Amino acid sequence: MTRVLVTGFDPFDKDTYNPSWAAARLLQENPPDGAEVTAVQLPCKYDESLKVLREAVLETDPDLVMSLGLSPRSGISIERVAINVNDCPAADNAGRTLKGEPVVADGPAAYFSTLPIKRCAREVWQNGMYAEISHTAGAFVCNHVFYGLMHLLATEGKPRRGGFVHIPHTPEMPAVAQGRAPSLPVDLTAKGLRIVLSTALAHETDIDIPVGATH
Ligand code: PCA
Repeated sequence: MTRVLVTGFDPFDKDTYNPSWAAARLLQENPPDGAEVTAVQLPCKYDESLKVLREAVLETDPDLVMSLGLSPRSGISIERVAINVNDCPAADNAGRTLKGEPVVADGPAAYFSTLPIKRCAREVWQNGMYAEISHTAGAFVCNHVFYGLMHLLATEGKPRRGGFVHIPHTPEMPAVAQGRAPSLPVDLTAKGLRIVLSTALAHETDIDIPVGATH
């Protein structure tokens, strides 16, 4: 049995719901074949999020970590790169606003996902759902967790792989009613994420197709 850690976040900003946590739990309840998924909720706080993540990695000793977060994306948005910057006008759930601080002092500028991101996106497309490769996870707590995760995996010297996926709002959320965000019901989001996960578990190497944009 392959051990997988999936993280989601608690609600942040003005929301009372975060589908990333709901999706993580759906994956724990109904994991891909051959995988045992542990879902862990991370607080949307710069400091505490990485402490909880580190403890969860130590406790569950996963082969693969997939962290999830909410963002106004059109579908399953598979992140390519985490940057060593916290810089966002939004306050985290501890009330902190950061303006350019590194995630890890003296850490490298960026880390790439170690999941086969293009292969995962193609597999989602082939199942009739929208997926994309994203070249920025922002500079708020999601990027912070993505960078902190990849730094942990790079420095602990174990063969664990990891990555980050942003997911859309659900139709009931206020941002959708206000016309500010696309939406997808969370069971469909979980279906797409299950495809991402099973593809990542089955393949260590990526495929060779161009996915970047001209802008
Ligand atoms: N999304 C935020 C933080 C928590 C979440 O679910 C982000 O994209 O940074």
